[in-house]
Amino acid sequence: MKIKVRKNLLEENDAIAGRIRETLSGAGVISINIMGSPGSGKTSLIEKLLPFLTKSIRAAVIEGDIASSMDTDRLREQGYEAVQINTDGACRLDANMVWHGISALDLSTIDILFIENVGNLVCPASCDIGESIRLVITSVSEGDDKPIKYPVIFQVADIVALNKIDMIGHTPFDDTRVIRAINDINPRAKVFPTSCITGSGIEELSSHILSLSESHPPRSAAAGGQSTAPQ
Ligand SMILES: Nc1nc2c(ncn2[C@@H]2O[C@H](COP(=O)(O)OP(=O)(O)O)[C@@H](O)[C@H]2O)c(=O)[nH]1
Ligand SMILES: [Mg+2]
Repeated sequence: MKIKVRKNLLEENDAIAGRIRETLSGAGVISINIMGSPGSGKTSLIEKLLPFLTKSIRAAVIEGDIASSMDTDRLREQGYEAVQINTDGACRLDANMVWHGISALDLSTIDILFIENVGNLVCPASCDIGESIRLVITSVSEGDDKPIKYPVIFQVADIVALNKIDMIGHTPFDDTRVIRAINDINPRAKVFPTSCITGSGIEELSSHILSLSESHPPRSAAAGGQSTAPQ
């Protein structure tokens, strides 16, 4: 019985995710689901990418957090359009929450929508929120074993940002080992070493996102756009 309820909830989620995908694609908006641990640099990376991207396209951000509006306030102070979603304890955004966030935006004024997911390397991996691109951040301060310990989130990634590379040398961290592990888990994912402090790698990542925004087809269920029960 319990299993059936969960299956129905996942089907309902995926139906809303499909509606999000259709709505965004109809409005010509590409969306990027940003996933990673708390403190890995999700908001910082969005902040660093926005000045590059907004030279040529228009952007908005949906911020998902368990509580608080700190990240949204941070982005609004810099003049960016941002909508806050509080999950009230849930460890990931779901499609219904994102649908509400999208309803608060004027899609005719947006080309790219960043969706910062709740900081977590497990739950967000298994929930389709109707995104076009999945970007996973792992950072030097988390240690070099995260792809091996949390492979599922790396399996679903289109892009991986290896952030805080300015910290290499200050803490034991083998970047070759991390990149090899990500390539083994998901050869399709493109890996970008980045630093939000020095700005290293940000322009390269921003150019890649721009090229995807021109060519990326909507993600289909067959390409991994289908929710599964959290593992
Ligand atoms: N050294 C270093 N610190 C960073 C970098 N990116 C983010 N941080 C710091 O990491 C902390 C968490 O960043 P934040 O963007 O809020 O992470 P989030 O919780 O994933 O959104 C902040 O103190 C940032 O200044 C980076 O590339 N290098
Ligand atoms: Mg954040």
